[in-house]
Amino acid sequence: MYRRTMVALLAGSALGAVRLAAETPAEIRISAKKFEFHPNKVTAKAGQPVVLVLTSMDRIHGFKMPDLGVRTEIVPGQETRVSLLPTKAGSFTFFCDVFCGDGHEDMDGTLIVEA
Ligand SMILES: [Cu+2]
Repeated sequence: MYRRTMVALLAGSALGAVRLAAETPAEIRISAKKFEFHPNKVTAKAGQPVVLVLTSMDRIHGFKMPDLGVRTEIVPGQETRVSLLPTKAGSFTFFCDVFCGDGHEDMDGTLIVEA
């Protein structure tokens, strides 16, 4: 998924300045800490590329969004950037999949993709 998205972005950028401007990814910053993501509700538009910029304030957390094929770890002290191109509208859940203590099960959020 990640690789395919990058290829799509590169192809888009070769098509000229107007197209490039239209496809400049929107950055969505999400920070993680025990036991929440902040913000835990973010919004994107279908057909427009976004970059998730993930950081952790305390320890390693996971970030998994199964419906969009996203799975990564968030390591304190660095930014984890995930490029994606949501193609269909909907509500997609993401959650921490690295056990981080009591409350881990409640550590989730939602990406709303608007049509
Ligand atoms: Cu966790």
